[in-house]
Amino acid sequence: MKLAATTVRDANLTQLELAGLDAEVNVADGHARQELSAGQQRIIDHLPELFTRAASRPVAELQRAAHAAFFEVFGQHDRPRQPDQVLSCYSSSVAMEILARSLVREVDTVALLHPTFDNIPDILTGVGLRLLPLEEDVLGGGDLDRAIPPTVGCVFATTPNNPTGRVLPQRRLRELADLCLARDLVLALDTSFRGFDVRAHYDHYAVLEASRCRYVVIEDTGKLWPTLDLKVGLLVSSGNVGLPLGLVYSDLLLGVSPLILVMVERFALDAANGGLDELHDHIRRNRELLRETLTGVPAVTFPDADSRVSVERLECQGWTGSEIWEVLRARNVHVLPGRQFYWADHARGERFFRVALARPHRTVAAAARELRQILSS
Ligand code: EGV
Repeated sequence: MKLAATTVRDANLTQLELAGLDAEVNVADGHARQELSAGQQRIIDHLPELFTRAASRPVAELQRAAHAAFFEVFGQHDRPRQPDQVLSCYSSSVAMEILARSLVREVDTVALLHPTFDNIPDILTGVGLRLLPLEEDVLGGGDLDRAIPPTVGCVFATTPNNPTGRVLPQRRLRELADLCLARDLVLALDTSFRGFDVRAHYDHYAVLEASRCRYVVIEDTGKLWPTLDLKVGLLVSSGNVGLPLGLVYSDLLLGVSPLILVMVERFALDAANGGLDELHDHIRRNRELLRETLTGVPAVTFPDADSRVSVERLECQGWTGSEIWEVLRARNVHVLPGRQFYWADHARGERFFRVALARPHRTVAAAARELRQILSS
């Protein structure tokens, strides 16, 4: 995929990911591209049987089984059990689009986490919603009541955040949910990176249900398992959400493939059976590899010391993230610049770039070596 170098500052992140899709060293997109584990390979070896099972069972049953296995492995026991409160979508971005189209009928302005992956603000503004940035530090510990003006009708947060890995702790989620109830705001969460960090495995639905606030959660199987983008995004909502999510869903899709539902169930059961620990080890080793290879290179530091998600943010001195993107691209190595994550203040993102860790070790090692060469010269 060709992309003119001059467009790096104008392109959105997904366009830049597309430019790196077939690169020799692609550490741009956050999709799972590591090798299958032995347990996962066994599931794939049985694909014909999974197909037969998917073709012969009622979809409602396959959906229940997939949802149960997925939510349970990540500690989300008190999730809604009504089928219309858990809508299976092709991807979390499709779930987000459905949320956005529903929300705009009720709400003018969304307070959205800053920074975060740029397709979230793009989808929300794409349907005509107005956005106000909610700084990560403010969401984490500031005066929320003051930070969220009365014009706001929805608070949208990504947890763990992309690219920083920052997790919204249980206590803070409770405060946020209480505020949303008191002010009748919709609380929207994108938990696509939850699987990587056990600190995000406390039961969010227990907190949300107890608060009685109106909420929507977008869950994602897409970042975890190397299933060639066979995945689902789940659009989960409270009984009192008061948004036409089911109607808008029906405008876009009838449902997802039953084969993918069966695969989600099997991969989630494998995760519960030791696969999740293996995944966490894999990401941890790639993070160590990257950080150790760049130790002693003063031009680059790691601002998210505590992050466990499958992407790593790097801070650079003497370079902008966009410059690093260009120099690496000339060597057929693809990362993402930080600029576009800072959707309300691009200049602030230029100190950063992002490296994906859900890759074979050799890919991260190659990216780290190239980075070291460039930044040391
Ligand atoms: C990440 C790709 C979309 C997105 C990647 C992502 N972009 N869906 N427009 O899935 O962190 O690389 O979230």
